[in-house]
Amino acid sequence: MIKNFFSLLLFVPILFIHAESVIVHPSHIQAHVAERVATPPMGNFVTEENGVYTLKYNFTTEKHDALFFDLDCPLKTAEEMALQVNGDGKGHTLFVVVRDQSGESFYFHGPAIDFTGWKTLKIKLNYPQINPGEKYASIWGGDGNQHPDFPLQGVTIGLNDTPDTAIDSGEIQIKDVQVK
Ligand SMILES: [Ca+2]
Ligand SMILES: [Ca+2]
Repeated sequence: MIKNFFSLLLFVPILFIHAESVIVHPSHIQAHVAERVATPPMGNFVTEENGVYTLKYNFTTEKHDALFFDLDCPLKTAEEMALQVNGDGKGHTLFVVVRDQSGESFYFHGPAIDFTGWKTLKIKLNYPQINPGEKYASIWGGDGNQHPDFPLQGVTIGLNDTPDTAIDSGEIQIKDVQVK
């Protein structure tokens, strides 16, 4: 009896995690082309198959280019994102945007994809401490209170060309996105 009791305790959290696991299809796929938001130009795609997101990017200008997509999924908390990335070793940089209840967006830099093969990456979602009257370029839209109001609408994941002057194309894959 005692043995069974402890087994149950061990398994409950694991079952709980599995119950929360869902496949979210990418939506609202957008690009930055020469610093402007644009519909993804030729050669840019985001697809999902069996929970694996494939980003095929084509950065064509000497200014800032990016490719990004939304995952609409209500989240009660967001302090860290963990995800597995199949890198192409080209050194472009991941980013995450958290969208709160009102649609207010909070931008976070991620690591450079300077490796090839699958790797688990973690991005800390440290919301800046805002003093009254201060505005942060990394926060925009929504209710404008500069506070992440939960539950979130979802997150945006993207790839920034690094450096901005880069003209390059490639492909990365992302899976097992976890927000906690
Ligand atoms: Ca560029
Ligand atoms: Ca807010």
